[in-house]
Amino acid sequence: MGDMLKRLSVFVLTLMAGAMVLGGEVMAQQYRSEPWQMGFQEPRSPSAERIFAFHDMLLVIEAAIVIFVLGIMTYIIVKFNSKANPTPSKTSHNTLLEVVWTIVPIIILVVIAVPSLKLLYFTDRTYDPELTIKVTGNQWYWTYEYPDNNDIEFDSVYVPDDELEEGQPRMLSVDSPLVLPVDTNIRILLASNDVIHNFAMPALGLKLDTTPGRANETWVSINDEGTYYGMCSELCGVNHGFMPVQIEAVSKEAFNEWLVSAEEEFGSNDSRSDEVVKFAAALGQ
Ligand SMILES: [Cu+2]
Repeated sequence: MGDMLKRLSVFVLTLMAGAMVLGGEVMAQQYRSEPWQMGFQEPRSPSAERIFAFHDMLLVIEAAIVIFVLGIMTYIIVKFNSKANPTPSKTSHNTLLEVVWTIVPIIILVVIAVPSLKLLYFTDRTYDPELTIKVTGNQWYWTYEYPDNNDIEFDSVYVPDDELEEGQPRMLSVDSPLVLPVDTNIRILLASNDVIHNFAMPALGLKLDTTPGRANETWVSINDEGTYYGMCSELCGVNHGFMPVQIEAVSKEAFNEWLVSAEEEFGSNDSRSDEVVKFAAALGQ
């Protein structure tokens, strides 16, 4: 009897493990914020890595300043209150002290400014883009274009609650996600058809306004394959909360395969443009 129970439990465990492996294969890795999450998501792009590291450095500096100021204040309150120190000193100037409390904050600001500017320039643009995409904000959905790839153009609209499929997070999923290759320098051009929107993807360190009448530029190189979730982050009207950003990051090979079908579905004609051939060649395809 015991033997049979043991065999049964091994069988059930094997089934469960099998289901987990299968589930893992079917469901792509999802990168998004979790309920009650504290802090950032794991960085998944060179920009995000640097932004989050800079944030951590600032946090240390800020904490040190807060502790220092709090310490001095506590010391003064205890040592120099009217009971402990009934006859206060009449000192009004101290040259050394005044020089120190001017110079030290300047040094702290310079220590912050140098890496801050370096980071700004790093995240600003890539000088060697392998792929260009254009993102246009609309009330209330996104339009994605691949100008180098047969002018692929499609709209990306959120999936309402009653149409969600299994595994699709609510209010974050779209019908046609932005498909991008990993480990590729991607130039992103941003524009808007109506009001100011904001194209934001936390795990990739992306957050830039799409402004009417103006083209903004940024870039990304995605480290890991998977599904990334973000959202419009500029209050843009009544359905602002219903224009999520979903990026499918796939291997370069899978991306090239997707390009072929996307050109047929969304392209301006059905043949591969010169730019696609060039891009594919650059990728060694
Ligand atoms: Cu918006």
